[in-house]
Amino acid sequence: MLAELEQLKARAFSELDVIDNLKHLEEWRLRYLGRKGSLTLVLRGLSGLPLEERRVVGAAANEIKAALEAGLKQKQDSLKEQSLAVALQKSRIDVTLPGYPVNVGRFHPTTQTIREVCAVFASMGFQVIEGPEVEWDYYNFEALNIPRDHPARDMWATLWVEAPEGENPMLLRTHTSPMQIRLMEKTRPPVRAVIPGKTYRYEATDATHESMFYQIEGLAVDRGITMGDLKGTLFEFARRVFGEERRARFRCDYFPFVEPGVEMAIDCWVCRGKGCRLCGNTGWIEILGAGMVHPQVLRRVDYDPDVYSGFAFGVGVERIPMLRYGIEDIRLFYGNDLRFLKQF
Ligand code: YSA
Repeated sequence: MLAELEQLKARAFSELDVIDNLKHLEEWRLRYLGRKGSLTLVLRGLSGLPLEERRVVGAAANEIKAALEAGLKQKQDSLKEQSLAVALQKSRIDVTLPGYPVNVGRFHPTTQTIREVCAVFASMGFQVIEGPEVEWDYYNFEALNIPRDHPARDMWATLWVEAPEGENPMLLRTHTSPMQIRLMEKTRPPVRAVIPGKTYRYEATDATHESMFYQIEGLAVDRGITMGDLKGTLFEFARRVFGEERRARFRCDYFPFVEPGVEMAIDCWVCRGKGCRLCGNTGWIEILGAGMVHPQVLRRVDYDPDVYSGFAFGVGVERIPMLRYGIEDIRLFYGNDLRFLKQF
């Protein structure tokens, strides 16, 4: 009997040695120490033995039981340790590795320009307001002295919005000038405001023309405002935005809602005034239209033109960064190409 117990012990330990997972360890426990395990059966059978033999075999069996239980505990601990080590190895973090770069967003160059230009005018006492992009024919044309059959409508190739029969025609505003009327309808002089926003034109695109582009409208109305105020304000704007070294030029132009009307141009960014393909060999790039608000427009909003006068202007926003950074094609602004946009 004692020899059998020794064999059982040897077998149990040699099996335990090669066990490498908790599932097999549990099977091993049941095989030897479980309720129907080999050692348990030996212990149960002791009662049939003579007293002397029972004492010897019993003591030996209990000793083996204690040894197997200690072996079991040791194996359990070492298997748990191993699986913890594997888990730690898998989830190991190398804190010395460089982190992933964070993508930092930025404002679109058009937005940057609008903010900068508005800040320049704000410092000269102009407030900043906004208005609708889908506009009535009345504000975009009629109230600006451009009646329905006036040939000047051709200057603003228009995208019309389908309106029900008999309704007032609507359109995508072709310039920000309708906001002059909306503002003056609501306010009494003195008025000083800049109005940035999107404008739309039904025209083919080229290096300096888009069908959707931004303008910033400016309007100042008060007693005694003259052409000198217009020129002084716009020269100051040009100086602050483009720098002292750039040249600005005023020339007569025609807009039905001003009298007199002017355009302002800056020396071409490619040829610096010498003449090239981009500026049509003129050496200048037009950036804005302006003029003294027409008395007819003032009357329309109940301002007495014998008391009040004012100037207004509309500047193309994209042309400002084009002039400053030498960008040769306006279509780059809205091509959604990060290689271009990330430069600003
Ligand atoms: C004139 C007199 C005022 O009292 C007030 C405003 C104006 C400007 C007028 N409303 C207007 O829209 N004139 S404009 O057709 O010559 O455009 C003004 C500026 O917008 C241009 O000088 C140019 O810089 C820009 N622009 C015009 N068409 C464009 C454009 N920019 C990009 N793409 C286009 N298709």
